[in-house]
Amino acid sequence: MPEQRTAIRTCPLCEATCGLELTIEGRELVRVRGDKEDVFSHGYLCPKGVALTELESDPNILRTPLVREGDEFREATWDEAFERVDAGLRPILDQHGRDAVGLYLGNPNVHNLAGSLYGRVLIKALSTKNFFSATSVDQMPKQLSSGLMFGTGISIPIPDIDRTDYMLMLGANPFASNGSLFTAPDLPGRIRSLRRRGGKLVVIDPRRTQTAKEADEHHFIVPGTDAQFLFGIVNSLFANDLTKPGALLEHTNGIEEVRELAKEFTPARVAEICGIGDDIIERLAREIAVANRAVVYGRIGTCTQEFGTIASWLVDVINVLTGNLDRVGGAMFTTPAAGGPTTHGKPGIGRGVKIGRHRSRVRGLAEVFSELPVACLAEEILTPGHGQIRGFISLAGNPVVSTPDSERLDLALAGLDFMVSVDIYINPTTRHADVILPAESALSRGHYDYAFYLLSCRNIANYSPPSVPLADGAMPEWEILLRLAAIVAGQGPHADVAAFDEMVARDVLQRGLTNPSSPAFGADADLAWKEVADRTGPERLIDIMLRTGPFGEAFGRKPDGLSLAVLEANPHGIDLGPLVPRIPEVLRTPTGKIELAPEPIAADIERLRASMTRRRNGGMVLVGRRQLRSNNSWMHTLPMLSGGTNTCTMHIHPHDAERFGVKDGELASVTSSAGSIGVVAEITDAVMPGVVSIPHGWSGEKGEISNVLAPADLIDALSGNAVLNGIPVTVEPV
Ligand SMILES: Nc1nc2c(c(=O)[nH]1)N[C@H]1C(S)=C(S)[C@@H](COP(=O)(O)OP(=O)(O)OC[C@H]3O[C@@H](n4cnc5c(=O)[nH]c(N)nc54)[C@H](O)[C@@H]3O)O[C@H]1N2
Ligand SMILES: Nc1nc2c(c(=O)[nH]1)N[C@H]1C(S)=C(S)[C@@H](COP(=O)(O)OP(=O)(O)OC[C@H]3O[C@@H](n4cnc5c(=O)[nH]c(N)nc54)[C@H](O)[C@@H]3O)O[C@H]1N2
Ligand code: SF4
Ligand SMILES: [Mo]
Repeated sequence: MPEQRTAIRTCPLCEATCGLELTIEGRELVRVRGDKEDVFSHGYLCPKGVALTELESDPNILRTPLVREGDEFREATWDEAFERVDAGLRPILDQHGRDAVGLYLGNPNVHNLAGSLYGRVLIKALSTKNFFSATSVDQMPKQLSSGLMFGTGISIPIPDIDRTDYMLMLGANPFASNGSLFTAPDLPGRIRSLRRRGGKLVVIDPRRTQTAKEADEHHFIVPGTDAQFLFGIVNSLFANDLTKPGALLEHTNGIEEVRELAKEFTPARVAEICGIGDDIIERLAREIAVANRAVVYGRIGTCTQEFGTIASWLVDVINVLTGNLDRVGGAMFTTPAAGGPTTHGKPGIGRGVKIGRHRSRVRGLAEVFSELPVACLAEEILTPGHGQIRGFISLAGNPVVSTPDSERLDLALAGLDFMVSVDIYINPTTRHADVILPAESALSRGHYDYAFYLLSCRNIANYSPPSVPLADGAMPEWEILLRLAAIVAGQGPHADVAAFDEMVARDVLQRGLTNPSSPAFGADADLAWKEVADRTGPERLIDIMLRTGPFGEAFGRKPDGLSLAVLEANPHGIDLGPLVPRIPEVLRTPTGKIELAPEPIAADIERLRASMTRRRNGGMVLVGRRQLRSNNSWMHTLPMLSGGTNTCTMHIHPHDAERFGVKDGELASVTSSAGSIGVVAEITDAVMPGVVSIPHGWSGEKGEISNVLAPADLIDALSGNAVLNGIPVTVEPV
């Protein structure tokens, strides 16, 4: 029997960043418990964290590069695999230009330092206009509204959950998801303590979710009408003289414009559209306004819908108008220890955000933060002409399952000249690849939640070293990404990774030392380099970012400040305290003010106005849902997570089931303008009449791909984000 040992690390599976205590025997992970000493999660963990043992030992996980041989894959050496990639991508780039190679980044990239820090090296090396990511089936509307209001795509206000008295939550179900754009381990516990201390939670969701059941109040909302509902609240705040931006007033432009824009959206008018009574809308407006500390929070249900950007914007409009933005117990900005867009450049002013600097070739959709809406990926592959995508790279993504019009994208990927995927499974997307490059086990890499400490409800810094050594024959994902970057940059399949990595690190250091917001601004570059030269890869980059970040040791200037060494000495993390007010310093708009009525959003209200006369006439719409023991399109196959309540069924209200003759436990057919799937019906009054709900992420034997039903032309016109909630469908028994 090999000896057992314990390793402490942060869970890489969701945004909650829980601390884990792993029991390891040799290389084998035998048990996972919550790390009670973790400064942020205090021992909390969910079933997915426990299932890491099964993930680690899953025989289906890829450990060796695969190359295509006809219709089959066969194992290959790393050298052969990279040579195949070079031979596949070079001719496309040489003959058809950079835009002929498309790139898609999936969700796990933000849970992994390789993806977060080296993904951008590959993006830059490729410089294709055809860059896509899971962002445009997720939070793009929130990033866009935040960018337009506060100056950067990551200037996203986070609920100060531990100190608030009142929370209005729309389109989120943290009892299943554990929170999103809102890093707060044990969010269920934090919500319960809000209520224990006398606070109130109100949930707005077309389904009576677990979160809704734990709330003081829940209201069904017609899918896709949050913008109208929230406008009703704004209207009511103005009409009843309840606006009190207080100290924000001198930092805010556009309050009067918002008053004008909100005028026609009276509670009485929007009530008919969203299905929530005007008396309730008026009361909620008053409650938020008079609460000592209140916060409005919207998540994926408010983003992946027709008016996603307007709804996301209105969430923060209410936070500003009621004086709750940037206030303790309200919606606050994180101060990220490793730095980020809100700690770069001159404090309090910036370039702001522009969109549409280029457009998609076929449909002319606008670029947002340099990416194109993934809803147009299939047509960019299928439509011939100059700039057509012929080669494709997918990094930790499964767009066939997670993005609109799955059948068409499946067809499109099948016709590519060449495709390479970096992934750990063969799945509906990577099965089309010519080469699959497997990432190493998450346990054999260092971990720092660079992305999620930008969105965290406390300021936290926590680094986990690798818990097990790299397996024989494995390659760290950051090296894989650098080798791909070298290939697309024309350096061939055998580039000198160490030299490339040094170049990347020197560049990150340079950015840190020339950042006027950094305590290390102007420090000597040669001396600074000596301090970090011994490290390599993501560890070196994070070390530089911590040292030059707002709490950094700034290369000797602040001896008590942070560096990677300090985090290595504190395996349970360092709590840098609750969020602190940051306005005006946090702003990066050209005016140095909060833009409460940004021009692109004000212009988009016309579209919302036009929708007000639409009537539904008894039609059905589809929404999604997440289950606690799920993780987007992967991990379904693990025994601990499948079965029980975690099944792919269609929730339908008893009235609708009767109306359409659909029987509980029997197959029903659901059809939209994009396609049709068969799914087992589950009759429940937890979903509102007129709405059916099918979880996303399923494929194969255990469930159907729900995005077969998502039409590629249904997008939030402003952000290009896919509409995945509120899709018109018909339902019938099979
Ligand atoms: N209808 C509907 N569709 C949705 C949603 C919805 O609510 N409803 N939600 C959307 C949202 S929020 C998201 S984020 C997207 C997710 O969409 P994607 O990011 O496209 O899909 P994931 O299921 O997260 O796929 C992750 C892939 O990464 C692989 N992977 C896991 N770990 C690693 C690793 O360490 N390295 C590498 N290289 N690969 C790894 C997995 O095998 C899997 O293939 O789906 C979106 N789609
Ligand atoms: N267990 C588990 N956890 C996860 C994931 C997972 O797949 N499984 N995925 C992770 C990812 S990538 C993300 S982005 C987060 C998402 O985190 P959350 O946003 O909390 O995700 P959901 O649980 O899908 O909750 C969305 C809710 O929006 C509701 N909804 C749908 N349409 C509308 C609408 O028009 N208006 C309103 N107000 N509500 C609507 C749905 O009924 C659903 O309850 O979860 C993360 N955590
Ligand atoms: S809540 Fe998220 S971070 Fe915490 S154990 Fe579960 S999957 Fe991991
Ligand atoms: Mo997501």
